Parts: sequence; C-alpha cells; structure tokens
Amino acid sequence: MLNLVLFGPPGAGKGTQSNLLIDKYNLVHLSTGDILRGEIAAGTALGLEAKTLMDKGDLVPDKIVIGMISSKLDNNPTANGFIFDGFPRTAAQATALDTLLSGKGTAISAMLSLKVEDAELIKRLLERGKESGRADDKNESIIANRINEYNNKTAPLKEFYAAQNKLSEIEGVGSITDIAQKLNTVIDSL
Ligand code: B4P
Repeated sequence: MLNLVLFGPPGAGKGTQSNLLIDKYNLVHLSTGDILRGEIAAGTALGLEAKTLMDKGDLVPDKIVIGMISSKLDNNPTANGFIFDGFPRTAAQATALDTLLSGKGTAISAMLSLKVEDAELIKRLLERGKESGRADDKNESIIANRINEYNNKTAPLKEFYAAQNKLSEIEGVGSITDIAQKLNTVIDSL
C-alpha cells in the first residue's frame, strides 16, 4: 500500500496537491479539515464542537480527529492506499496513526512536507477567504493563530517521521504543476 502524509503549514497547498495525487496514484483522500467542515455543514454535535475551535484557528481535540480517521480507514478496506491531508497534526495523532495502520498490516510510506514562508501563507489564505466563506481564512490574526498552532504542535512531527527515515521536504512555492512534479518524483522513488 502507498500511504502518504501530506504535510505543511496552513495554506501550504496540501489540499491542492492531494487532489492531483489521488487521481495519479489511485489513493483515497482523507482530509480531516474537509471531514470536519462536512460535519459542520451537516449540523452534527461533533460539527458544532469543532466549529467553535476551527473558527478561532485552534486545533480540534485529538480524540475527535483520531476517531474520524479510524472509521474512514475501516470504511475503505480495499483501498490502494491513502493520502492523509492535514492529519496527523499532533504527536498523539501521529502515534495513533502508526498504531491504526499497523493493526491493518500496513504503515506510512512517506511524509511529504511542503515548505512555504509565512508571508506567502497569509497572502494565499486571505485570498481564498474572499471566496471560500471560511471564517478561519478571513482574518489575519486568526491565520496567525493557525500558523502558531502549526509551529508549536504540528511542525515537530517532522522529527517523528525523520526518525523513521520517511521525511521528504519539498519547496511549496512556484506553480502548482511544478510542485506536483516534484512530489511525483519523490513518490516514484519510494
Ligand atoms: P485544513 O482544512 O487542513 O486547512 P488548511 O491547512 O488551511 O488547508 P490546506 O493547507 O490544505 O490549504 P491549501 O494549501 O490547499 O484545516 C482547517 C482547520 O481544521 C484547522 O485549523 C483545525 O482547526 C482543524 N483541523 C483539521 N485537521 C485537524 C487535525 N488533524 N487535528 C486538529 N484539528 C484539525 O490551500 C490554500 C490556498 O493556497 C488555496 O486557495 C490554494 O488555491 C492556494 N495555493 C495552493 N498551492 C498554491 C501555489 N503553489 N501557489 C499559489 N497558491 C496556491
């Protein structure tokens, strides 16, 4: 199985690149951000709890997102592999993911980490916010909080995967097709 963690700060292009990779490699796309926004749109109790945190740019509790990923893995028993987009975001999530995958006789193949500077992230997210209607994209101080959450809780996961020899860092600035090409080169070498 090909199981990829697509990693990077908010606005790095994880969702954008995932959409290209799922078609090319026939993978199931698991975006915790998209799943949570689906819960919000459906007005579930989980969605209501998540919305308050997401609108402020805070992370949603580990227990919620780990449970969501666990059931998505169970629901896709014949998948060729998965792209984890925006998950894991904390050490507890990374450990839980390894345990879930090893229970299914598989593992993460690689972490692909997109590098983009803060000023570019802010520019992209404010631009998306004009049309997306996402509360967390509209306001620079909320975006700053998301970047802060990433730096404090998420960025250290690079070490977790580097220790397993699974980390590849890719420049995330440039055209979407050029970045996709760089990701393809890394994946094809796995
Ligand atoms: P996500 O939905 O994961 O939001 P994101 O990080 O902003 O998305 P992404 O990084 O994929 O955006 P993309 O670059 O594609 O999370 C939102 C919130 O959900 C979190 O803040 C948190 O509250 C919660 N959450 C989600 N997962 C969680 C977890 N595991 N644990 C706890 N909480 C969790 O797109 C950005 C923009 O850049 C787009 O407009 C795109 O068109 C543009 N873009 C992309 N590539 C470009 C390029 N090369 N050049 C120019 N623009 C580009």
